[in-house]
Amino acid sequence: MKQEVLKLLKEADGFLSGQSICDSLGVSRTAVWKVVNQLKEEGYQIRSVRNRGYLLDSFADVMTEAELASSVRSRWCGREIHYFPETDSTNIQAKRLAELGASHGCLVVADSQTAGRGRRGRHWSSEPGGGIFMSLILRPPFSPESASMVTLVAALAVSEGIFRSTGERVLIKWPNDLVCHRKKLCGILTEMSTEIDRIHYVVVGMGINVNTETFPEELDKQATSLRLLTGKPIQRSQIAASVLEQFETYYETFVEQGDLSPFLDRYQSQLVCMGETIRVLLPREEFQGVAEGIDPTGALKVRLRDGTCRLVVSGEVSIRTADGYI
Ligand code: BTX
Repeated sequence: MKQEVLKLLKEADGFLSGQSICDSLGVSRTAVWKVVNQLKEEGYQIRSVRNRGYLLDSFADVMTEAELASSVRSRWCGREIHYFPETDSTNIQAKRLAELGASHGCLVVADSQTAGRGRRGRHWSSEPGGGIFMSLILRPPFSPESASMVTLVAALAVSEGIFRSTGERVLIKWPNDLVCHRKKLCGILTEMSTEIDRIHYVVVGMGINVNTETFPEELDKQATSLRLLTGKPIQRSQIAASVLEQFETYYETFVEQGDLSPFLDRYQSQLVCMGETIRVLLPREEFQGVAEGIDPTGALKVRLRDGTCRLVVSGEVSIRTADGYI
């Protein structure tokens, strides 16, 4: 009911009378009044004027289940939402729900994480009110070898979702980060559970810095947020909805095609080190070469000094520019 009232208030052109809400939803005026009060407590600014009704102030950066559900326009991606004001990690919660049978497209979102995780056990800073911390549960038809490509599909979706809702162009740092002005704006962590040679489920975790204004000291030089980039506050629910919508479209194309070939040009035009000399750090080896884009499986193509091309598969890889940037 909260979600429906919110949707009506968002769609209204000006004031919306209490009676018209009652008529649309078939509920009493007292019920509407109670829901409006709950929404106010969650942070929405709603004006109530006698004889005119309710007016929702257009800007409220609230991240709740009702807010997201009233913003998401996708068909299956994020239609079922599990929201936590605070949790350890949305990836951990998503895996727990997936084990219990949660369906394809189910979304776990939190306002803050106490144990936000990056790759290889690294920490993801997840302060309340600043970022989007969300994990999608997928039950893909493809085999485990294809799962790493989902990270690249998600990176494209985050980048396009941000562009569509803010006009800001961000770049992709292969394989799992988004950056702007050489500072990290988003990280993606894909994890999977397999049964023999088939995927049981995949969890795609996305951490996007939206309204964060100050980062912990150790991240200050390497992290940025949409607020810092645009100079204005941004509604996290709009960004999340836009990313989910984009992900749904790209994921369907990817599954139909079976690889990333439909995305190569798009990906390469956003690849942060495209055409530049990079250092590739593998667990037991390090080498330099020029980044030449990705192949249809999502491997990074690196041209070595002797003219040969080496394919780098994601996994335990870090990329640095020749001058050492991230
Ligand atoms: P990563 O291992 O590529 O990057 C982690 C590194 O990024 C950290 O070691 C730190 O240097 C830096 N870092 C930490 N927090 C931030 C931040 N907020 N902004 C910019 N840089 C930061 C990237 O791993 C994958 C991160 C995925 C995070 C999402 S949030 C929702 C989901 N739940 C969860 O626990 N993880 C994912």
